[in-house]
Amino acid sequence: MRSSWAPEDAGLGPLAAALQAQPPQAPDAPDDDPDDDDGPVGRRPHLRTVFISDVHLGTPGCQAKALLSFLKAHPSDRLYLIGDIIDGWQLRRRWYWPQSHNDVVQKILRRARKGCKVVFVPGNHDEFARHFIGHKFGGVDVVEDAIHTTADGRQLWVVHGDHFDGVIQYAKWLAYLGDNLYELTLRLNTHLNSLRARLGLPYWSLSQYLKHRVKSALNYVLQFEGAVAAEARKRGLDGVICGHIHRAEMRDIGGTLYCNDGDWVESLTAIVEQHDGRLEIVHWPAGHAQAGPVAQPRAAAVA
Ligand SMILES: [Mn+2]
Repeated sequence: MRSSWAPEDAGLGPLAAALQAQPPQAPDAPDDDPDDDDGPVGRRPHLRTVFISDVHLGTPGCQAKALLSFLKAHPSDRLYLIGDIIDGWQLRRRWYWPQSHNDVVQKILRRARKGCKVVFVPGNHDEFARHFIGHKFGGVDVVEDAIHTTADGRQLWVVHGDHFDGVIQYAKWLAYLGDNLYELTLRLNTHLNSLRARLGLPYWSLSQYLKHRVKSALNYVLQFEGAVAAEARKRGLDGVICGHIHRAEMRDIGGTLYCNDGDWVESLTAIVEQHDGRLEIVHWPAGHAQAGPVAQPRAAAVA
């Protein structure tokens, strides 16, 4: 057991430097936003719980502005961050940290300060945070996994899901796509969509389209979903909420509720819990943070 751990150990020197370089009185943009509603009494009704994952802060693909507008519109009593929030893998390769990414971190910490119970379950891309499991920093609890009890008494396992990669035989598309090709697809997607926006066309995800088109990808997704649900059942739980495969879902698998909150690079999705325990997938429209007509978020309700 090491008595102390420095971010440099995980190759995160630049991240540590950036965090230390923040002056203590650094302007905290989201704090000054009159639209914010994080306090116990807000204009908007608070949700009981919000679940997000796979934000990938530190990568150009991260849709931080969309996430900020989503968080503003969805104040909650509890917030679960289900892994791959900060992409340590990409940051080690190439430093990328724009203001909007900082704003997301500030927004989350502010929420914790205002009394929201924030739980962070690290994933594989932010596995450096697994060194902090069992600790609390800035009001955020870092845990390996969690059990969330819904308002109607269901016990749900909260876990990122990367541990299931090893047990899935048909996980070929991950190796096939690879991190770099995936990045390229996301960049292509950005260009394609700025062109579509100029033509007045709605947002469309290229990489999502590709993934859904590839049969082995679907195979992989089905295997993953089944494996996670089976493990939740084995643990005597009613269901599971995970992330990792960037595909929002909510359905019954053999009597176990399988929920995936999706991601904030492609699908811009989250899972929210109402005060009666009802769970819903929220699809947040891209471009919501930009000026222009504001579309209403689509909410697909599932029992
Ligand atoms: Mn992951």
